[in-house]
Amino acid sequence: MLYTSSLSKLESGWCSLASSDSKSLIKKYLTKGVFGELKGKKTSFGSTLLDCVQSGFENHDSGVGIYAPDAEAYTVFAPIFDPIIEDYHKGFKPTDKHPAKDWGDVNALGDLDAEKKYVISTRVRCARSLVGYPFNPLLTEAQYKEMEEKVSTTLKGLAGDLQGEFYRLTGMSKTVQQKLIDDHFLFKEGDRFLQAANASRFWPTGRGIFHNRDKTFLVWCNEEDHLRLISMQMGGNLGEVYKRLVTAVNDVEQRLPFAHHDRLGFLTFCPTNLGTTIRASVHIKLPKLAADKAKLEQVAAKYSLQVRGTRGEHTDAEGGVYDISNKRRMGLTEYQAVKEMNDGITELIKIEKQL
Ligand code: ADP
Ligand code: DAR
Repeated sequence: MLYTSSLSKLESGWCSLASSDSKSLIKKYLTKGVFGELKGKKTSFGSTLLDCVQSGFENHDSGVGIYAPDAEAYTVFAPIFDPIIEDYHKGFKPTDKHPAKDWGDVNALGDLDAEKKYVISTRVRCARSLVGYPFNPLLTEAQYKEMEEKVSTTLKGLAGDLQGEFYRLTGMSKTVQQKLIDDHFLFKEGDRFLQAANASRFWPTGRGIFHNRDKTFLVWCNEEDHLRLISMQMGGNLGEVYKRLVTAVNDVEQRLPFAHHDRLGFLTFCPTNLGTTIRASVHIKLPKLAADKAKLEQVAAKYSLQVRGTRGEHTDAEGGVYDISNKRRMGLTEYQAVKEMNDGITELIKIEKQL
C-alpha cells in the first residue's frame, strides 16, 4: 500500500484540479473512476500515480500535465495515458501500433522559403532514452554522472561535420550558458513543469550539450529526455536539416542502445513525444496571418501544426517570431511527421502571400 502521505496528496491534488478551470488533458481524462482505479498502483520501479501527475496537479496551466517516471508507467497507468495519447496524437488508439522507424527519402525535401522572406531558422529534433535507465525522476546522482560520461564519450566518436565537443552544464560559465540559451542552442533552466515532475533533481549534474563547430548538430543530455538529437540552421532548407539529423541519428544509434516499445515506438518522458519523437519546427514571421493569433492557430491546426512562442511552449512570440511545428509524433513515420510540417508551413506561407 502507498504511504498515506502520497494518497492524501493524490486526493487533495485531484480535488483541487477537478474544481479548477484547467484545460489540461489530465483534467479531461483523470475522471473520478480512473483516479480510483489507479491511485493505489505502483510500477516495479516504485512509481505511483502521483509521480506521473504531480506536475499537472501543481501547474493547472499545463497543456497535458502528465509524465512517465519510468517506461512501465505507460502500461501500469494505461487508463490515463492511453486516452491522453489518443487525444494528443489525433486518434492513436490503445489498439494501434506505432510504425517501424522510417526516415523515408532524405533527398525528397527542399527549402521551405527560397525567397528568404518568412522563415528565419529550421530545426528538426528527436528524443531517445538509453536502455537500462529510468526517466529523470528516478535517476540517481550516480546514474546522471554515468550517463553524462557515456554520452560524451560516445559522441566524441562522431566525424566529419558532425564532429564536436560535449560541454557539461556543471562548471559552464553563466555567460556562456545564457548566450547558448539566448541563441536557441541550449535548453532553458528552471522549467517549472519539469521541476514539479521531479525531473530536475541534482541539477546541473549529468546535464550538458554536445555541438559541432557550426552548431548545426547538437545533443541535449538529460534535460527532459535522456537525449535530444537536434539538427538546425538559419533559413528554410528543411532538406539539409533533415538529412543531417538522419545521418547523425543513424550513426549514434550504432553506438548506444535506445529504449523502444513495440506498440509506442521510441519511449520518452512525456507522452507527447512518444513514437517518432520528431519535432520539425521553423522560426517564422507571418505578419498578416499572425495579426489575428486565433486565426493563425485555427489555420495551423488544419495542417496538424502547433503554434508556440519563440522559445517553445509556454512562451510568447518575440518580435512576431513564432515556433511552428508538427504536432503529431505517433501513428506515422519519421518522414511523414516531417512532411506534415513541410506541407503545413508551405500552405501557411501561401496563405500569407494571398492576404
Ligand atoms: P520541447 O518539444 O520539449 O518543447 P523543443 O524541441 O521544441 O522542446 O525545443 C525548444 C527549444 O528549441 C527552444 O529553446 C526554442 O527556442 C528552440 N527552437 C525550436 N525551434 C527552433 C527553430 N526553428 N529555430 C531555432 N530554435 C528553435
Ligand atoms: N509542460 C507540460 C508538457 C507539455 C509537452 N511538452 C513537453 N513535453 N516538453 C504540459 O503539460 O504543459
